[in-house]
Amino acid sequence: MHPDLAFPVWTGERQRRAEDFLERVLPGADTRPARLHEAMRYAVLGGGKRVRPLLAYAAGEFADADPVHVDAPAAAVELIHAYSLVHDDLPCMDNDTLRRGKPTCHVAYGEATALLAGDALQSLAFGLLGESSMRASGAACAMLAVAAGAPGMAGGQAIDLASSGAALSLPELQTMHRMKTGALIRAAVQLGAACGRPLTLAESAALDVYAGAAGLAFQVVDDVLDVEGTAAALGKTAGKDAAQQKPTYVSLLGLAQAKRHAEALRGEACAALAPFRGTARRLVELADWIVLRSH
Ligand code: GRG
Repeated sequence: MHPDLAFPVWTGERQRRAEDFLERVLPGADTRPARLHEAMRYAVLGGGKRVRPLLAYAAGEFADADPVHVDAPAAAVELIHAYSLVHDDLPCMDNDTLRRGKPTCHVAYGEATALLAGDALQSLAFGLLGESSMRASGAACAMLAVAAGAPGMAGGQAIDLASSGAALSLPELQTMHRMKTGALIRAAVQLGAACGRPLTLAESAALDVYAGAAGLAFQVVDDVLDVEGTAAALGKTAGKDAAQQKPTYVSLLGLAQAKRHAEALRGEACAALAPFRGTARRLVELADWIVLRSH
């Protein structure tokens, strides 16, 4: 894709690319068991910002990867993300009824089907990555497993569920979010980059700093938007953190300081990539977008 493309044009093109690929790899809604497949498609298609695939494509560009090779890992990370949202919305977890501007998966299909749809999306993600054209696809699967599992997202979610009404310190909050949200964002960046040429040590280290800071920034902004956003703009219930007495960056730091923290993280992410100006362009633009977004 032409390097001079304006960021919104590049983003739109990559979002469509990710959507088309997901469309193709998801089981058809008329294939049996049709209700499960319908629920999987409902949870994945036609919504969401596709932040993780965008990060994977941008990290792929950093490593001179052909986007064709990034399609499968980008989709695998998004499938894990979609599964996590379906399970997070279930009555036994966050018990939410609105996601991506429509009824949550269990409201539309029932709890049992939603649970299975999440399970099947996770399996599909690993199947896709395992049979992808990536070199060392086994290592890529292992990387995604760590990011999605107990050391990462699932573990972070467990800490989150146990923290309602608790007073976490800032380092404890950061650990939780590095696991719950950050690990998958980091995996998106690492997997995208792994589709290209081998990186130098300096490039790998810079990318890791970028991914860590961008992942935390994403969560800080999520906390701010939960306070300042509306359900119409966010496509999900707003104000839930305070209602559930969840420790957040806003509850710990206050709104103004949380915003400054997000800005500092954006600075950290972009500074790490400053030596690689040209090839890191999309990653830097994405860090800006993550922090300046309104939904
Ligand atoms: C159920 C194992 C398990 C984990 C759930 C992701 C998650 C862990 C919970 C979702 C709750 C939440 C608000 C997390 C904070 C950040 C986050 C993941 C927000 C949603 O991601 P976006 O904004 O959503 O990328 P879209 O819809 O744009 O894809």
